[in-house]
Amino acid sequence: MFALRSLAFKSVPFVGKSQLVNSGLHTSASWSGAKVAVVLSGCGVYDGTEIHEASAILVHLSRGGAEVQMYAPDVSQMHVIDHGKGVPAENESRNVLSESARIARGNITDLVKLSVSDHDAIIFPGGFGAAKNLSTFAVDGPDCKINADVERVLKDFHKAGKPIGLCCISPVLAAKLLPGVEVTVGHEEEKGGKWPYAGTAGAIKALGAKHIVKEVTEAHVDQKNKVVTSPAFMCETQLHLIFDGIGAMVTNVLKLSGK
Ligand SMILES: *[C@@H]1O[C@H](CO)[C@@H](O)[C@H](O)[C@H]1NC(C)=O
Ligand SMILES: *[C@@H]1O[C@H](CO)[C@@H](O)[C@H](O)[C@H]1NC(C)=O
Ligand SMILES: CC(=O)N[C@H]1CO[C@H](CO)[C@@H](O)[C@@H]1O
Repeated sequence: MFALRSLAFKSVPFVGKSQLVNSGLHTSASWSGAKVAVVLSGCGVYDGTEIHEASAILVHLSRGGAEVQMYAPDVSQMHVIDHGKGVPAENESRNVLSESARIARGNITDLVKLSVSDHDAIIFPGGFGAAKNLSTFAVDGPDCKINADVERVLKDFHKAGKPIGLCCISPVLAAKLLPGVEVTVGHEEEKGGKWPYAGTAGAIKALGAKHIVKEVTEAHVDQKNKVVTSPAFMCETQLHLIFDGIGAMVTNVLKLSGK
């Protein structure tokens, strides 16, 4: 036991014992204990959840002391993309719940069972799955339909005054369901390819929502609706900047949860 401890200290040569104690105190002081539901839409940017966004959300929730439960709908994906070739894989079909279970390391629940009373907040990572499997936005734009359980839970959390976090493309779900909500999907112009999906801001407005321009490291907080959004991979940039923006989103969601 003792040998194991000293080995553990040796493996972190730049962290003294007092710093370890301090960081322990800091962690308990910022412990939020919020129960957060994370809703996934598959596994992979072009047909499911954006994996790095999901991971960033989970890291920031872990650091914030949240208790996480992941959910996904038990439906088949709109299609399966060969991510190496960037084209749909012919005759292949995958299930959103079982693909999402990869990200959840197996611990995932059917979205049908998600009840607002079990959680203090809800977060939707982006990725095309949000626009292909949680909604039909990728095909229908502002005329999109939303998965019935996604609609139910988003409206329930909103009605209960519990915070909703979304990033990348998933703010379109809130824009469709919550009239007049303020969200960001980043910038409204492509700026030389830095914001390749800038046209999405127009769709947000067409849905009757208010679009707020934000940088990739920022989150927008709609205090009235308790909706927090960050651009994430809507921006063509370095991964750590996307990670930081998602951190701002998660931190504000936890703050609004009051836990
Ligand atoms: C699955 O996640 C829930 C919620 O965090 C947790 O209570 C439960 O222990 C986990 N189950 C397993 C098998 O890890
Ligand atoms: C896909 O299925 C169709 C109909 O069964 C078949 O004709 C076609 O060859 C299949 N394509 C591939 C790439 O397997
Ligand atoms: C196979 C398929 O298209 N699955 C679903 C993905 O999600 C949308 C939105 O709920 C559904 O309309 C699709 O049927």
